[in-house]
Amino acid sequence: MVGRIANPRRQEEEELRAMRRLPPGQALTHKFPILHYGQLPEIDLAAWTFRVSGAVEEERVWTWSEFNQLPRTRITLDLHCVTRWSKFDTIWEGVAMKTLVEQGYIRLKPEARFAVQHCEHGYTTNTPVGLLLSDNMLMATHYDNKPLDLEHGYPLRMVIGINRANPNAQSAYLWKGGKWLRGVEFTASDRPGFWERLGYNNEADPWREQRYA
Ligand SMILES: Nc1nc2c(c(=O)[nH]1)N[C@H]1C(S)=C(S)[C@@H](COP(=O)(O)O)O[C@H]1N2
Ligand SMILES: [Mo]
Repeated sequence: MVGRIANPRRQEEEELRAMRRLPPGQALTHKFPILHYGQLPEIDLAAWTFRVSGAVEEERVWTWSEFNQLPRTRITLDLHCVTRWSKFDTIWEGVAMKTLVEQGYIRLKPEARFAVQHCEHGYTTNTPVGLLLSDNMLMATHYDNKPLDLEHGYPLRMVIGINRANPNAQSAYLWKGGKWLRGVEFTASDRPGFWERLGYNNEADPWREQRYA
């Protein structure tokens, strides 16, 4: 066609839409935007700990070197940000909460139905336990085969997206993946986190466009 300007990004976007991988109102990006509230934290790995608390039989606290000896998982996720960008086939490596529960590192109490992520500077976000223990969430130390950049949550972040091994499972927009993660607290009742209290949707399902409350 004379005069038609090819736009490879738009074409790829249409292909992803046809494959039902692009949720409504989202646009494909190949960049990795950086979004968070407040300043970057200063990280001291010698003083760093990761705590699992709340509705568990025994609280756990791991140092950075102990955390790195936990069993590891590698997954590929499609990420969907509430600010309307989506990034596909992102590769993450780290520790799955699912593995820690299955292998007995953490024993949940029966009342544990929700989980709050606790991050540096007091950022929190909440999900149901079922989602946290799914293949759509990972406590990641590595992105794209490299340690995380500080801007994306070094040394540890929760990442949440859609794993194509199970594309119909529940997932949520990326704000429910806390950067600079320092702990997970299991709770009996749901406790809205930082953005959830400021008017973001508590469920945050990208397929239902649950952006704001
Ligand atoms: N600790 C912390 N984690 C956070 C945030 C934040 O403000 N603080 N913002 C969230 C939001 S709104 C988004 S969209 C993603 C962005 O992750 P990225 O900067 O790696 O793209 O981080 C989430 N995790
Ligand atoms: Mo966001």
